[in-house]
Amino acid sequence: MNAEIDEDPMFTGDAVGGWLQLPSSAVAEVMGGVGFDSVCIDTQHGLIGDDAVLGMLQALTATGTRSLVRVPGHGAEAIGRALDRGADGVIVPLVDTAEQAAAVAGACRYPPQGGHRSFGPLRPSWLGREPLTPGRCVVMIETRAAVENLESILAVEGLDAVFIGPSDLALAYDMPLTAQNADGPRSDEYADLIRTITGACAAAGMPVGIYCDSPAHARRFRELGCTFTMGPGEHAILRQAATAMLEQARGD
Ligand code: 3PY
Ligand code: MG
Repeated sequence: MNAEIDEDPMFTGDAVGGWLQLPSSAVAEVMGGVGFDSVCIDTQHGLIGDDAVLGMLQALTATGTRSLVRVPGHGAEAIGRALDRGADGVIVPLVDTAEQAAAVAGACRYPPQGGHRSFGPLRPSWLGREPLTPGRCVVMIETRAAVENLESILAVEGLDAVFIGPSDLALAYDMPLTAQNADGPRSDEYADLIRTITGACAAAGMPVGIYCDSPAHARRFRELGCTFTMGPGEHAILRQAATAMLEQARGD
């Protein structure tokens, strides 16, 4: 964990974050107004192209909500573009090794801080932020290799948090996706796996979050040691609310 950032409220204290997968600054503004501790713009699995990201970040800023961008991969280019557009940090998927973690942490900070980010913090400059502020770096643990290499990943300088991808993790361990549910098949085994990760993070003093498909998942994963939760995506919330509204309107 970065020495200068001990307790980022995005990642600690049972923080709850929102998750955006639709390309809309209006929806970002609606979600930003809800009061989440942060909101993530997901450009890995979300339907959000590069051009939509700026407006969505501006909408989140308008609501005073801090922002993360899940980048599509490990490339320094995407990480730099997200941070130059004013994201507070990035979530990087599928980080398997300490070497990969060091590379993405380096992409979030400038050379005097041990990184290799190229200078050009355009939007942060007119927002009046200190220009050399490092972007928060969150690495996703969601493969067997990542779990096996977790101790060395956690020792990497410049990481701010770990984020568990619960579905990829289930698939990697040949478990059903429903193992995430407290009453799902192999849920005890799945819980042990999550505890292995959260226990190692606690020992290293590293905040650990997880994506949640539902409030029930958020409560379960918090009990299993997660210090923050994010999700579900806004489209799932919209669909669920619209379905309930339709049923109620029809009197089903
Ligand atoms: C996963 O469950 O694998 C994720 O990456 C959630 O977004
Ligand atoms: Mg994943």
